[in-house]
Amino acid sequence: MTSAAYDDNNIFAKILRDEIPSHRVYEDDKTVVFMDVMPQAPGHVLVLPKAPSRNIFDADPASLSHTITVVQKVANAVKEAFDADGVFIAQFNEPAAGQTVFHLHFHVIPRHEGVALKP
Ligand code: DGP
Repeated sequence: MTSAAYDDNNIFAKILRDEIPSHRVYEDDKTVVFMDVMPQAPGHVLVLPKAPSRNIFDADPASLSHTITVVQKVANAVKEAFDADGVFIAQFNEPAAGQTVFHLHFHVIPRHEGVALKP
């Protein structure tokens, strides 16, 4: 089954255009990082490429490559900032896999031993 086309009215596209506020913690020419509005743990952030892609299936490889380097930097930063024991990284593609916002994004979530994620 093929994926739907990118829809630039998705909520993250609106955040990228500053039509909806977000708490941005990092930005460069190709990526934006902001706090998740429904955090599963303190320090839960989302890393997005600015380039429009619905998910992994239609992502430009160069943009994806840069985005994953930012994911790595952000993982190190939240581990340090939240004194975490580890960092959970997740990325969902299409509704069957749990994707609800259709602009490619990576969840970066600090984790502490013995502390469960919020549902
Ligand atoms: P998913 O597509 O399943 O990877 O989840 C999307 C995530 O985006 C979810 O953790 C909640 C978050 N989210 C949804 N709407 C907004 C919003 O308007 N602002 C922010 N900061 N996060 C949002």
